[in-house]
Amino acid sequence: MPDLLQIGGATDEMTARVSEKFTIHKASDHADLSAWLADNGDKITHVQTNGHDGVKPDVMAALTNLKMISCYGVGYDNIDANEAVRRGIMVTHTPNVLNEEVATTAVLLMLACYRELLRDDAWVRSGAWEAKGNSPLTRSADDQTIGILGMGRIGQAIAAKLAPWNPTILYHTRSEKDVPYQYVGDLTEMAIKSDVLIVITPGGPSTHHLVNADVMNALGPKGTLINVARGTVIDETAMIAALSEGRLGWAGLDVFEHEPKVPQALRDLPNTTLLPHVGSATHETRAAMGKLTVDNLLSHLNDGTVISPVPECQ
Ligand code: NAP
Ligand code: 8YV
Repeated sequence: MPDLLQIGGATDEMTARVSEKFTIHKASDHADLSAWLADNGDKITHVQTNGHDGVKPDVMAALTNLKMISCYGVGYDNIDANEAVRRGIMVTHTPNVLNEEVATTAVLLMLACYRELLRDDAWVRSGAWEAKGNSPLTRSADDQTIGILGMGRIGQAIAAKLAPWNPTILYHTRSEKDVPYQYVGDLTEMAIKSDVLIVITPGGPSTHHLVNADVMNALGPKGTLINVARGTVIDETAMIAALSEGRLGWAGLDVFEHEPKVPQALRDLPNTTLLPHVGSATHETRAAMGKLTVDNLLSHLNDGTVISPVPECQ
């Protein structure tokens, strides 16, 4: 059977299906992965990884006969797809099957910020309700102007899922899309006009720190910043300063610049709602992602075709 390197976790179902056709080698079984790769790297033809771990450049270089990388996630900023193309390696990912779940996470974070969900939960649990009376009033999430940075598969799902709150939706991308929302060619201008800025672009160099201090100042003290994309898209140090100094109102974050490390200063801020990168993390959606990840591997093994190649490999 061909040899597959499994980087990061996989569900039992994924592993069961993959093990019928491949000999699985788990990267986590090797304390000194470089040494193991030096002896075994040439026999690996397939890699299964995820958006967090990707494939590090030294690992990719050591896999001299690699033919395919299947990513358990849609974001592949930790895989050098251009290098893969140069070497004739196919890269696949899991678009579409997670759109609705990640959109739900974005809406969840926005509503948690507006209605102070965590503060009021603590109000009940701590006994403050009995001791001090009602908690302070919150803000209504209805009728807001919401700027979406990134209007691809998930951005469009977020826009659709927000409809019951009757928003005015603006969006910013590099190229205008055929969607029923207002395009704004300048991100800072969109932030000035928005009550909420939702970030849902890919990560990587082209979006690094796109949301900088100027954008956050433009969003302003009554503004809410939501990030379900990648931590690298926001200048995290500038965001902590803006939230601490009251130049930015609230932040709801699923992703962080150096996750799983989250700066203590950010953890201490009361005007934030923080999630541990769980945008797609439900049983149902992870099952669908896992199925597509394995379907891509088995299809490639069977006849060299794949279902969902990354754009660079199409
Ligand atoms: P997609 O369909 O490729 O959409 C990406 C959007 O971002 C496009 O509208 C694109 O438009 C825009 N964009 C790209 N580069 C940009 C730039 N430099 N400036 C402004 N806009 C830019 O991707 P998707 O399926 O919606 O997924 C988006 C990302 O969400 C993934 O890559 C991943 O990082 C993240 N994600 C996170 C989670 C989570 O658990 N939190 C789960 C799934 C996905 P233009 O090309 O016209 O600019
Ligand atoms: C996953 C994601 O958490 O799909 C993505 O881009 O960020 C998430 O769905 C990640 O890929 C790990 O599987």
